[in-house]
Amino acid sequence: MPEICQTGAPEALAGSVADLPNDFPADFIWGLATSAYQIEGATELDGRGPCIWDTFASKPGAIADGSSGAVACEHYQRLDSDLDLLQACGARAYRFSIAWPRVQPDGKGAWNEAGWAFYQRLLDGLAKRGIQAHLTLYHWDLPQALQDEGGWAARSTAQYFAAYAAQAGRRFGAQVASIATLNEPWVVATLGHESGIFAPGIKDRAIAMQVAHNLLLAHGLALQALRAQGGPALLGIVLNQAPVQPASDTLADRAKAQLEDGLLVRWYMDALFKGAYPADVLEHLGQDAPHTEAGDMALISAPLDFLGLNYYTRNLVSAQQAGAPDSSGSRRAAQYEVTDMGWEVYPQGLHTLLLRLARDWDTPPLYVTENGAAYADVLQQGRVHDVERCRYLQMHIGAMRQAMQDGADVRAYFAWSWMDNFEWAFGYSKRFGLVYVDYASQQRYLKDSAYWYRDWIMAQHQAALAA
Ligand code: GCO
Repeated sequence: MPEICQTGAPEALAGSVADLPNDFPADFIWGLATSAYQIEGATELDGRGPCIWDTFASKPGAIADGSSGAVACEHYQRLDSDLDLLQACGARAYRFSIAWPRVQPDGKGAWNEAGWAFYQRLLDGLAKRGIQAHLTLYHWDLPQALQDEGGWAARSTAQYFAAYAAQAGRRFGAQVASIATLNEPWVVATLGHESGIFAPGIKDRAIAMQVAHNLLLAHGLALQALRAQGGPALLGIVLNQAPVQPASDTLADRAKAQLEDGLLVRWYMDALFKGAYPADVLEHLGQDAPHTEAGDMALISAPLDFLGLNYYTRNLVSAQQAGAPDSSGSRRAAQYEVTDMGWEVYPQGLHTLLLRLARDWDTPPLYVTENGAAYADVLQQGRVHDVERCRYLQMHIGAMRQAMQDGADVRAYFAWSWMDNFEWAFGYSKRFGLVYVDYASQQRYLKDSAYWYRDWIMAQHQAALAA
């Protein structure tokens, strides 16, 4: 039995392992999450086409450590042993993404059977180990060939995405528990096309907002195609969301927070669940508001089976902080301890967020599809004593449970991330994994958080059986 991480949480951060409730619903889904570009590597193997992150990473200065996803965790080559590792981590569910350019190198036209075969092996391996599969269709790796035709700024990309989604549904729809169309459209639109710190590195707000709309349209078209197939998989989308709070009580900070909330939360929630963009944000955007066509909003707001939420920190905004949002979405100040990303540890934000979504929109069941923290882990004699990550996970699980007791319908929790991986513009310099990856040897080591989470999942399972 590994040592349980004790928390010693500061007063402000509610929850510790001692008072983590053991009373989750028996069918609550506990999982681990990754994405294709961040772990697979093998970007040139077996017919995979190039994606926008390959291109972006090759630009000097784009990635902090000059790296790319070319090698990453070599998960593509290590699939079988990695699946054993996933099982050793106690996962009952696994959230992963398909690399679109692996299965359709140009994003349209011919399918790459070797690419599909990799994901079939992954699904077979999960099934054999009794691990539920939760598939994300798009986690940021757009085929470069489509970028060359305008990328997400072009409406045609939404149609190509729907065709790819339909094909994935036909092949895998009966083998997965859920399908999420997109991961974090806000990040793709805003960080990829307004601040330009993520691929494809464009800096133009009007383009960013058109991309935000075209992504939602792509979601709507994909959903329509998948629904028409009538498969058993639950269908949804994954958003990065957070409570957006003013750093002070001044009018300026409050106005700024209201606008940021509009851009990050209400833009996506209103579109998906009310079929309209928020009026105050449209007014603020003026000329930069996206072009939409008749019927778009009806497609976008078609009913979902679940809503996935990625939560890391709150957004604390101040009118004085100008500039583009950073990778968690905030132009931030911090009042509490921060992780290695500089992100505040703020578990009560998850409670606030879950309840607010349930209150302000008619949402389907909620899945926490990502939650976790980067810390500067140290490997010593095969162990990583990541006390802070343990505490982070425990506090957020506690906050989620509290939200459930207070009325939020949450059905799943996926820790981000199963293993250390390519953290986008930060390269390999930030470690989010519950499993440590020694990139030089590609050896994997369970961190203390992985042992804790494994035991936690097992305890939930036993409690459910005993009930
Ligand atoms: C996300 C990203 C992940 C990041 C994680 C930490 O969906 O935000 O999906 O890819 O690695 O969020 O920044």
